Amino acid sequence: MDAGSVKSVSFDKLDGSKVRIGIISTRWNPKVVDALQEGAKKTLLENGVVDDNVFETSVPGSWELPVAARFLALSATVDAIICVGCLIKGETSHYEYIADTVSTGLMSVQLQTSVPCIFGVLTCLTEEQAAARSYSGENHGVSWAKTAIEMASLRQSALGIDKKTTLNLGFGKTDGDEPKPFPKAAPDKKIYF
Ligand code: RBF
Repeated sequence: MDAGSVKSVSFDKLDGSKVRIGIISTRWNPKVVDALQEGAKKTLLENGVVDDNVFETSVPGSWELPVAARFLALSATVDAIICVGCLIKGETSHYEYIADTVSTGLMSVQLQTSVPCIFGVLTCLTEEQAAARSYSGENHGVSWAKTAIEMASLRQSALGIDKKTTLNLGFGKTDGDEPKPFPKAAPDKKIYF
């Protein structure tokens, strides 16, 4: 039976030239995560995102992703965050606790902060499954980056942000006020969040 199901998603033409994107990667499972992070970054740049508007940082493991995403979201310097990690099931029930909590945590952060958090965490039963979705197969970082651009644009449009010069959340600007500068994601590589 053909239910029209798909294993990948399609995107309209994306314009990333005005959006600011954060990428938070874990240091667990580096071969997999590095490939996903590189695939995501390359795709952002290919779709017009300015290098200065990509903020990258890392955390130890997937468990740390939600709170790091929350800090970055609250810094008001990005329009979407790609959270990249890889959980591989081991011999204990650790995997189940983390996988479930991280996904719930990231959903909570995006709803609370209005900064879309892309769920870029592979949850794999084997290392082979992780490899096939990163460095030796279809790199899922590519579609996560496209999703981030689309959702970042949606956020800007939903919040009425003047894409050129101002951060307008509906407060403050009256006639005669100077527009607030629109902060870059990474104005100075030394600044963290
Ligand atoms: N973090 C990951 O991102 N992926 C893993 O596969 C992973 N496996 C773990 C297995 C065990 C037994 C432990 C103790 C931690 C693991 N972590 C993993 C790290 C976890 O996300 C977190 O960094 C630590 O628990 C510290 O809060």
